[in-house]
Amino acid sequence: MAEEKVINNYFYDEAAYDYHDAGYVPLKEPQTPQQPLNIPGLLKPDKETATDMYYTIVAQTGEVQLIPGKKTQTWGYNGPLLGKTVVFKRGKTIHVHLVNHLPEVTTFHWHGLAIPGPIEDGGCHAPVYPGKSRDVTFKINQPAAFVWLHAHPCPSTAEQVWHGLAGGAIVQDDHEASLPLPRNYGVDDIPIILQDRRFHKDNQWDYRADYDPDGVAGPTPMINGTINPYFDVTTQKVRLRFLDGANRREFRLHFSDDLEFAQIAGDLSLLPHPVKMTKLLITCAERQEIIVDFGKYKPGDVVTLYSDDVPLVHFRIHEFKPDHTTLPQQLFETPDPAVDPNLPVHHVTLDGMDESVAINGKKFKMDRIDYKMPLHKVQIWDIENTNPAPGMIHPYHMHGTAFEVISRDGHAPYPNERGLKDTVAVNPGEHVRIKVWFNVAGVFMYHCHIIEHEDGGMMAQLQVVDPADPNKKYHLMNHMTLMKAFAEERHVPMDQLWLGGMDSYKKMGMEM
Ligand SMILES: [Cu+2]
Repeated sequence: MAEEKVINNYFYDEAAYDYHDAGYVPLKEPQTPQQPLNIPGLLKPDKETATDMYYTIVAQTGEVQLIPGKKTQTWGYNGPLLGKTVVFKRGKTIHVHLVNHLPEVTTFHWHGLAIPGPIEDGGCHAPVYPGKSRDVTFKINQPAAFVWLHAHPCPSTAEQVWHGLAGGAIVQDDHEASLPLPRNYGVDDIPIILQDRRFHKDNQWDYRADYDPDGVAGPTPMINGTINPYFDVTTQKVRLRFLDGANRREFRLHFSDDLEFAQIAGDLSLLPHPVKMTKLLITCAERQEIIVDFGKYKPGDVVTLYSDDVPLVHFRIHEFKPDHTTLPQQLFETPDPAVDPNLPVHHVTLDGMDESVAINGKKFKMDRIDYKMPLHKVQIWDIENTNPAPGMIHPYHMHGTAFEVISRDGHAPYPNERGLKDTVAVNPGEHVRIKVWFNVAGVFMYHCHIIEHEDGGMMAQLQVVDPADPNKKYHLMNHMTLMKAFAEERHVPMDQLWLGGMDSYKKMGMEM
């Protein structure tokens, strides 16, 4: 049965919202003029055949007029800031030529794609050095979803994402295409990448000045790389694909007039049924897709999307044709494979705050495998946030797969997390149980997606073992190799190198 109740709360522990033991940076309404919302262009394939798609992705520096005055120095993919939206068609083989035109080493991580690791996945083991390139090939075999690309060079992922290395990607499949949902990209199907920044002298960002081991945040909302945006609504229904691309911030989304909307998708699939709501919390790296019906408004009206009481996007209503379509009540059948009776529950603890963050009591080590799991086997993982209340909400992410949330402290999951996910927010003190299985082999990271926690060591990695090739060896990098590259590229001796995550290891007296 469809969920008919309208959700009007955010579900999570309110005391943990934006919790920070030292200082939380609240959002502030920008005082700069409104500007049209930037809609990232669709990345043109270099070539497309019936079976294959070819793309080139270039990481580059640039500058953008974000607010009046000096332009801001930024990084982006195929453009000065963020990225163009990449389209992946299910069933096709994708060839990506990854090029690094930045002054320092980076990696290209496909957050949400179930593709082999560690190289195709693009985590920290797949560096692309300045002036160099790397070619990866992978097959798309997963349901329609909004995924993303971001840099992942440990321990400097957070700083590179802060510079702007994040972009959206849409996985398309026949099932989603058969449903009457808005999908006219840029008109009624809009990515909304939620971030925040602090502007320093001459309108520049200064990651080190803003550094906080519990996550860097700024007071100014930045949406698709736009400060104080408006969007011209020309259709009655609009699909918004939210991505929380902030390093640390949760966004508590709602509209003016408590306008009701329907969530149709989470991270990696449509939801089984649309969920009606007036409030939606999104934590770092999550995606939530909603359909907003502007039917009760008339041209000239403005509907505002807020996080708490701070406006994020102003939707300016224009003339539109009446739309009498109704949302399908059946959207997706979430796969529910049987758990392997021989695999005991695997426990993961998200520990500590500030510099002391760890997983299962250990900080991440790039050349250590923390766990092994057989390919295609299904196992329950119990993810525990060991921070006492109020503590922080940790958004727990796994590379290389989709999982299913099955319980929260023994209770049913929230109604809007019943599809496939790759990131799940865990309240302080809470145990979230998820069903995990991998359809591709390799080495994959799992971590908190407060990116400074990840860089600081709240990360581990598993090897998914293919029984057909149980002794396969993976070449794993180590932190020191990457750190030496950063030192060389920044022209500083090792003892003067500063990367955010290094502090967390040093202060805990740990080697990287
Ligand atoms: Cu965390």
